Amino acid sequence: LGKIAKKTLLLAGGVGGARMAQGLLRLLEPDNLTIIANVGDDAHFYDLLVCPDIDTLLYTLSNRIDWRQGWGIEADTIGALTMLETLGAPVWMKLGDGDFGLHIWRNWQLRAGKSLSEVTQQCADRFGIKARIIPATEDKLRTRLRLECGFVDFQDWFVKQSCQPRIHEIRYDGAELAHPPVAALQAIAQAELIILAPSNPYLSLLPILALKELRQQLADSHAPKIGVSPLVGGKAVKGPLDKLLLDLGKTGGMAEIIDCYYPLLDGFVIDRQDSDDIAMLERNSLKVLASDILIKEPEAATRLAREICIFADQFGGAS
Ligand code: FO1
Repeated sequence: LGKIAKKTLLLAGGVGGARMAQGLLRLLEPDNLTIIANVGDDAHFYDLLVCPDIDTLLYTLSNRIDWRQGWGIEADTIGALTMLETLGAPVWMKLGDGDFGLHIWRNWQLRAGKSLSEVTQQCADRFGIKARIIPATEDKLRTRLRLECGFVDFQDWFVKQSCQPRIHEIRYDGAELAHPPVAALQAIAQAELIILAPSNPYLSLLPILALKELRQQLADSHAPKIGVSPLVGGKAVKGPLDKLLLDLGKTGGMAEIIDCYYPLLDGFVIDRQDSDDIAMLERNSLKVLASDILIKEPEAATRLAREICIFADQFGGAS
C-alpha cells in the first residue's frame, strides 16, 4: 500500500492526538502533515515552560514515547526529580531527566528570542520528524477549571489532584486576546483534508477552537473536515472525559461530542460499537464512517489514517 499525497491538517491534543498524528505521518508523503497543537495544558515548573501536548507529539512522532503511559520518554530516569525532592521542591509532576533536557533547551531558546513555533519546529526537525508542528498560539492561553475551591490550572487538577475534584466550569483564559500564528492560518487555508483528532473536546480541541481567527479560517476552508470520536462503546478511550461529561451535566453521549464542533464538521468517524449513533449523526448532516478506532499500536493508527483519507475522498476535496 503506497503513501498518500494529500496536504493534511490535524488539530491535536494529548495522547489521542499524537497517535492519530503518528498514523498520518506513516501514511502520508513526507511534509504533507501539519499539526496544530493545544497549548491550554502548558504550565511552568521550576520556572521552565512545559508544553505537554507538544511534547507528547514530539516524543510519539520520534518513537521516544512511553507508549503504554501515553506521555513522557520511554525508560526515562528521574535523577533530576529525585534531587528536587531532596531539596524540598514539590514533585507531583513527573518530569523525567530526558524530558527536563527538552524543557531546559526550549526555555534557553525562548529566552534567546525564538518563538514557541520556531523552537517547536527546530526540535521536530532535530528529532527527524517530517511534519510541521505549530502551537495553536504564541500568546498565553490556559485551560482553567472551576472546582469547589475556585479556579485551578489544568495540570493542578489533572495530575496533582488526580482528576478527583468535581469540575463546575471550564475556561480558556486568554483566548479572547490570543492570535494563532500566521503559519497556522496558512496551513488551514492550504489543507486538502482537515482532521479533528480523537482528543478530549473540552480539554484539548476547544481551547484551540476558542481562537476566533483560527475557527473562522476552519469555517472558511473548503477542505473536508472530519472529526474522530474520542468515545468507544460510549465511553472515553483514555483520560477523564467520562467524568468531565458527568460533572458538567452533559449526559447526551456522542451528541455532546459533535455539539462541541458544530457546525464545523462534514464527517465523523466512530467506532463500530457505537453504530447506534449513526442515525443521530446523519440527522446532524454528518457523513459517518464506522470503523475500529481504538489505536492500540502504531499499525492501527496507520490503518485508521488510511480509512479516513479514503472516506474524505467522497467529499470532493478542496475547492
Ligand atoms: N500525567 C500524569 O498523569 N502524571 C504526571 O506526572 C505527568 C507528567 C508529565 C510530564 C510531562 C508531560 O509532557 C506530560 C506529563 N503528564 C503527566 C501528562 C500530561 O498531564 C497530559 O499529557 C496532558 O496535559 C493531557 O493531554
